[in-house]
Amino acid sequence: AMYQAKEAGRNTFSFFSPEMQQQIEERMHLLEHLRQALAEHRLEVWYQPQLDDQDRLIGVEALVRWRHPDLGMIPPTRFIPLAEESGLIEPLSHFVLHQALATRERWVRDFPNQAIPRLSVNVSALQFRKDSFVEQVRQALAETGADPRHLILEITESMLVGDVEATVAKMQSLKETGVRFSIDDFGTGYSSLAYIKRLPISEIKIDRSFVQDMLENPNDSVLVSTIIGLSHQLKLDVVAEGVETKAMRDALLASGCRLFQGYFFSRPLPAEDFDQKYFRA
Ligand code: G
Ligand code: MN
Repeated sequence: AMYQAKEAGRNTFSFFSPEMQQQIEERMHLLEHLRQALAEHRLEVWYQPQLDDQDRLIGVEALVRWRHPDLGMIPPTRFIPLAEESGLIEPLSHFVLHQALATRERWVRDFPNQAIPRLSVNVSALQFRKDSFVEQVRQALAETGADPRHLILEITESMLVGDVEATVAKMQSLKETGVRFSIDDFGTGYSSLAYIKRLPISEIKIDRSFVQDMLENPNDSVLVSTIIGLSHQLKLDVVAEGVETKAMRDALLASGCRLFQGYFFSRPLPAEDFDQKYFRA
């Protein structure tokens, strides 16, 4: 296509290369499968625990998983952008939120003698920007009968760029119902401290890249301590994500962190395995 375009002279279009064509076809194929998986409720929501310094279960993060019949596990980093580009993100987000809230409600019913932890759910950038966002969250809460005070929505710094007033208004109106907000992957995006101060958030999650390098790299260690100090100063909770070893947990504890999440404690688990490990034990 390129040679053809060159031969034809300037100001002509060059059409897709076979490689590009193939990539596009693959994406469309994957999108079709995703659409089907969603329609047939084959997307799964897994749960990863968050623990405090006494090893008490204080929270659980819901994580969407897609097990493709041929391709195996497809990471959210691959299919969320696809869903965002195709308009599938709206029903997909609703499914995850609804499912996670329903699971927590089931825990409340099935394990009346246990303290059921709060639930964190990730929000996609596109979903958050939509006018319907607040209504969508309210609807999922209403459908499941869940108490908004146990829900934390995780948003990322990059989602906060743009119309601050609108962002604050959205968050505020959900906050009034009891929903809390957390900043996920903190430190990797657009960090304006002035911004953080204005937003109605209750928690910061230290990005796992800092946690994972803090033992080898003094710069990462300083960043981690700084984020913890900042959070405490602003009276925000701070959760370290990606805690993979005891050494990392100890270093975080020494830096003043009290809330942890990561493979050292547990990988994300399907709901039934989570039940078994944390509520039936
Ligand atoms: O963007 P967010 O922080 O929500 O991403 C969560 C992702 O991180 C999940 O896909 C989860 O499986 C993964 N994860 C959770 N704990 C760990 C960990 O200890 N190490 C690594 N490498 N990934 C983790
Ligand atoms: Mn998250």
